Amino acid sequence: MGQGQIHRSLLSGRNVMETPGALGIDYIDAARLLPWLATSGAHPLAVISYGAPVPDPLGCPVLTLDLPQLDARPMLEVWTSRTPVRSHHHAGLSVSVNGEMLAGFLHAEEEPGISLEVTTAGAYRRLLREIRELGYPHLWRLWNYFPRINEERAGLERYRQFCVGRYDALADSLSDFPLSLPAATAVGTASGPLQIYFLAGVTSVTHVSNPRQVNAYDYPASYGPRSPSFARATLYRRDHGTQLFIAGTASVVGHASQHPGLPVEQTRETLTNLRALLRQAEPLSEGNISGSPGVYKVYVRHPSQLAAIRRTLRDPLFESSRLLFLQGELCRQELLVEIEGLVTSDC
Ligand code: 3EB
Repeated sequence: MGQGQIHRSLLSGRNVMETPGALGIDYIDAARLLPWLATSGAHPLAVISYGAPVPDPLGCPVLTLDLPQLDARPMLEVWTSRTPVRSHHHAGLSVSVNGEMLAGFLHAEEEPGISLEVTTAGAYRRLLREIRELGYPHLWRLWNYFPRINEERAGLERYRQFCVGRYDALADSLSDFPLSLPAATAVGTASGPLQIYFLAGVTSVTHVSNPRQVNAYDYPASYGPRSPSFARATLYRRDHGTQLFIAGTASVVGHASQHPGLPVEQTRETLTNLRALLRQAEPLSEGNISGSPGVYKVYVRHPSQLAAIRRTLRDPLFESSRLLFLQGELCRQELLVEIEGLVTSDC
């Protein structure tokens, strides 16, 4: 199928604005996915597996990340829309749209002899072209996954190579760069291609800084030749509420990593960073962000530290929230834990 055909069929789905939409993220017991989908009334944008088996066929993109789940029963992550969804797949890129937002999933194999920097820049250029052509030009949220994130290659850590490619593509073609950069995550998988997941929208969003942290796009050059391109959080305000997309948040104050080697202290520092971010977002939100339910993903570098990290996270901040624990490598060697989230408030 040619790309032109894909675009026309997705564009024709843009008449579905009857009810206010929001991204739903649910964690569903793998064995219960089909009955859940049949009864929830939600339209799936995608299903993400961390190793749990996925029933077939689902009629929406199914993605797999090699980030082993560390707790509880095997769960599937389901992204849903309240309004009908159209999905298409073409040459490593799956896209689901509902007239309001676009969920995209891009897989780029790393070819021998081609640097991660070049692979990343190519993937980002394609992503940006695609969202513009489909009429969802505003980037809302980005997730980046690739293996061996801390490995040094040709004198530069792979995370830093990734940052160069991402920066080059975004700085070239994102208007109002770097202020328009959305919240993001970059985590190392145990295996697999470069996987970039993204949300984009018809309307613009508001990006939020963390008063305890330097904006990542202003990090000094000691962290790499090009700064990491992301915002600490992104707010999507709807008619009847707000969604806050919280970027990967770690034990970083100013621009410096805190508490090397100490998982409990890093977890506490991360909680303090999350509280500061929520306070910053509160006056910009419709409804009450701090008291609203969230879904949080906790990336843990060493499974042996899970119990201590988990204990430290028994905190009122997560009172009405769901936490999923995954094993992943974080983009600075000394970081042991990182937390991202999505908080949805209705008013
Ligand atoms: C930090 O604060 C921790 O490069 O996209 C967190 C979230 C981090 C996203 C990214 C990096 C990224 O710098 C690392």
